[in-house]
Amino acid sequence: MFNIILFGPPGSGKGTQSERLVSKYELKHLSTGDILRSEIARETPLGLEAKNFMDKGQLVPDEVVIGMISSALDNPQVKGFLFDGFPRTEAQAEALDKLLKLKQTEIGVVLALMVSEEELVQRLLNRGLTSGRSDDNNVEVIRARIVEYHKKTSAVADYYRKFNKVFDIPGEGSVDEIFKSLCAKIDERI
Ligand code: B4P
Repeated sequence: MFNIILFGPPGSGKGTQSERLVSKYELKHLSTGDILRSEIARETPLGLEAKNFMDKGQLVPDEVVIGMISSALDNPQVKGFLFDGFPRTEAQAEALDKLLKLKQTEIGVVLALMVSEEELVQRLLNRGLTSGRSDDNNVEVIRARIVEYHKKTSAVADYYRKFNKVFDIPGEGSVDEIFKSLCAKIDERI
């Protein structure tokens, strides 16, 4: 199995690039953002709890997200997983490592998309015009998401840097160019 974490601040293109990567490398896509939005759409108790945090630009509590991922990992047939938007805290990273160890596998590479803050805000506001996402159409909430990223999520890259697994990839430019850089790094490590 070859498992990848696609890492980066909100709006850095994780969702966009994940779609292409899972199709090229035949990986199972695990996006905690997508799973949470589907829980919200179905108005499940988990979704209703998550919505309170997401609407304010805050992270959903670790125990909720870790529980969700641990059931999603029960899929022995796949060639590997692509984690998109997970882990977002050091506690989530430690929990993921433990879960993967139980499956006798590990993270192969962490690809970190680098995008400037102004570009992130512009992209998310643009997406907010059509996405219907309540966390994309308010500049205060977008800024809160970026603050949350610096406060809690950027430490996840430091955690994996200790194991020499992190590679910074320029995340500005065309979607095709960024995809090529991501694939080049995966092909080198796979
Ligand atoms: P997510 O759903 O993970 O999404 P995201 O960070 O908003 O965006 P992403 O980086 O995937 O951007 P995209 O490709 O779509 O998180 C949403 C919320 O869920 C979080 O704030 C949090 O509350 C909660 N959550 C999720 N996971 C959690 C966890 N593990 N723990 C706790 N809470 C969690 O790109 C954005 C836009 O840019 C798109 O419009 C796209 O078209 C555009 N774009 C992409 N690439 C481009 C390029 N190269 N050039 C120009 N535009 C580009």
